[in-house]
Amino acid sequence: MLEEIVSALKKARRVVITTHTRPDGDAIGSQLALGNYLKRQGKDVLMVNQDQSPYNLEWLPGADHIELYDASLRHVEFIAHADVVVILDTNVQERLGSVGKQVRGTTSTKILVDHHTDSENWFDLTLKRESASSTAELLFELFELWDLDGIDHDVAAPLYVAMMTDTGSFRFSNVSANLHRMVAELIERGKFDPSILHAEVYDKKSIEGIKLLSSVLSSIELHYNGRIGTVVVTRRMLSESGASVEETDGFVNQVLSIEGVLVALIFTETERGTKISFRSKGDHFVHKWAQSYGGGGHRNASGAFIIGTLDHAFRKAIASAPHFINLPNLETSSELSDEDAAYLNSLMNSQNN
Ligand SMILES: [Mn+2]
Repeated sequence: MLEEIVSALKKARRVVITTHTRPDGDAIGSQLALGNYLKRQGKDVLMVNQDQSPYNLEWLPGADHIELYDASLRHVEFIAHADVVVILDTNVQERLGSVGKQVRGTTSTKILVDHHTDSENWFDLTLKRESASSTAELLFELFELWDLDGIDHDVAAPLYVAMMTDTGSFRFSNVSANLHRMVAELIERGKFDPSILHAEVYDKKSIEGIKLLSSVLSSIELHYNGRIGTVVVTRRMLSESGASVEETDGFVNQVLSIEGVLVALIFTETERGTKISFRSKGDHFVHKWAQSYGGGGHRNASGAFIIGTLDHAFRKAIASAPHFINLPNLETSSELSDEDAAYLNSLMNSQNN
């Protein structure tokens, strides 16, 4: 399948590249890496999305060439006459926003490159693997088969940022030796300083965002003997801090960093309902839990949306935790039954004698 994808792209003259709504580092980084690579090969490329790129990714090479879809004649025509459409980092039409209907309806070859679960099946060619750390990792394989010499700074830097952001700066469980080999290749070919790229992405927080973090963290609660941690983002916290909701990205990882916490949940109150983000460690998978509310994502990082108040969503999710997470050793010494406590007491007394 990878060979077919490379040959379809080689043959193509006009290529559309799109990705999901509220795009993240993997979405934008992968889109720019592929777009810049294809432009170097002389292709006519349109990078078009439903939503704006995050402010901390606007410096990436080519970012100013990503267009917001506006259903203009130029967009509609370009998409209609494209030889290939590449969909990155999501596998469902709905997540593409209004671009989705447009690209799905074309007769062009539709290529999916993605690492999410439960793919839709309207794509002609797919490069998908749930165990891949990022969409960028899959794109590297594509470049490897095509020609690694096509990777210059403008391809390497966005690809690196995509890998870095989707792996929590190379610390999640999906990080492999293979990924680090790719990264080594990118640093050599891109001739960039990783510490500078890291700072460009992560050290651009606003004081409002840090104030929001402070009030969000003060809502922290642990459940099920400290195995599940939660925080909430209320509309009031948002308005009082003056921060935008995008600045809550990564807050959930603070909760997951607590020793003993297996799963961290962040509940974000919106006008229409409550958004839940699930993050987990190791093999405590959360995607089925998110799916039970109509959401989805990855095994260790998923999301869902519940219509209703924050309080309702919170109670519902916490109550259902034992159905989806194996919560080991819930019994601790502080929760011994009267009978066990008496037995333990007798043992301790006998040792004293
Ligand atoms: Mn991704």
